[in-house]
Amino acid sequence: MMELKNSRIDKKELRGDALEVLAENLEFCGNPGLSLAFRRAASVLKSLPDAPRRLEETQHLPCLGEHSRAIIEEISEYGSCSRVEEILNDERYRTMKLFSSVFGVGPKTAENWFCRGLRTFEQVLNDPSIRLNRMQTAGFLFYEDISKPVSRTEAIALKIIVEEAVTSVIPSASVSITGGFRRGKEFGHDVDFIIKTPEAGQEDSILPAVIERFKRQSILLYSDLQESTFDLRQLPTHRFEAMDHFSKCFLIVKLKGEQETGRDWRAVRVDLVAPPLERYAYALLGWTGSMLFERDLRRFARLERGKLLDHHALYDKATNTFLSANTEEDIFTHLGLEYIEPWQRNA
Ligand code: DCT
Ligand code: MG
Repeated sequence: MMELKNSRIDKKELRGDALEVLAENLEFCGNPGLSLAFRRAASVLKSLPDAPRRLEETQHLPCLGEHSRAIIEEISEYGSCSRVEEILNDERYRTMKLFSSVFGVGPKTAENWFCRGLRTFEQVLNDPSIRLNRMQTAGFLFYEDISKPVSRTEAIALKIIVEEAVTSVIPSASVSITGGFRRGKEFGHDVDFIIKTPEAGQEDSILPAVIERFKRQSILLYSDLQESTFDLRQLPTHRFEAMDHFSKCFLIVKLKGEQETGRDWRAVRVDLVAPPLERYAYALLGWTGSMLFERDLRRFARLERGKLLDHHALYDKATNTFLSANTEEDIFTHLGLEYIEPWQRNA
């Protein structure tokens, strides 16, 4: 029996996947605090070059709390963790995971559908009392394509398309990849771009112009444009804000190219952000992620340096001033840190 169980030891589980299941389940249950603890622990395990094989090998690692260690111990001893197996088989977890995998469906909507007794996409789509919003409609329509990871090659092809659109409107503007691809990841769930415009005000007009162009090129499948609500007078904020106030848009675009399905295009999720020039470095840092890295950097700034950092600015509480930055390097210097390369920000 023991041997049988041991033979099931899955390297992935000791790499943090089991902890991610726990984190996800806690998010679905409305416990973001404990969820974050498991996410951190999972991220530490994932950042190791080799998965630890025994509990002792994790002794020196940071961010592994009592809960996480107990899970790792159980997996290294028995090959699996009963709590994790339980969650993976739990109807609520499975349904929440399925529903929230749709673009535009958050945990609240997923829970609402689950509580109505719905368990499959078919049931959701055939329920006359459910009205999908525009985002969810697009989410179901392009579900298969946008659930498929985007490769680096596809991201580079998209960069050319975005660049062409941006520079056709403002020749001196530039486009950079941010998000996971900037951190060196080979695959992502979307492609994130940041646009640098040289003159004040251009950041507000560039995105509508790009959207128009994509429409004319018949490659726009969905767009949600969010105008800037940025106002320096409302900073700094102590809250960790999920979203920044810059002008941005969430798109689904057609990327041409032979597909396994035989089609000659696929749908891809693309995010564009256009901050004012003097906010560019902060926006770039914020959009490069990872989410956990951003959180930790802000925490460090606040607790160790008495400074408030967010997507928009860095505020020094000692002098009551905003610190200006032209580059990411400037921001790290303000924080008394050596430059951290994007590929080192994956944890
Ligand atoms: N971001 C943020 N707050 C959010 C969402 C995102 O600060 N609520 C930042 C951190 C990462 C960056 O924006 C891009 O977001 P994602 O595309 O969700 O993350 P990613 O790291 O690019 O992951 P993926 O490779 O799956 O796209
Ligand atoms: Mg991304």
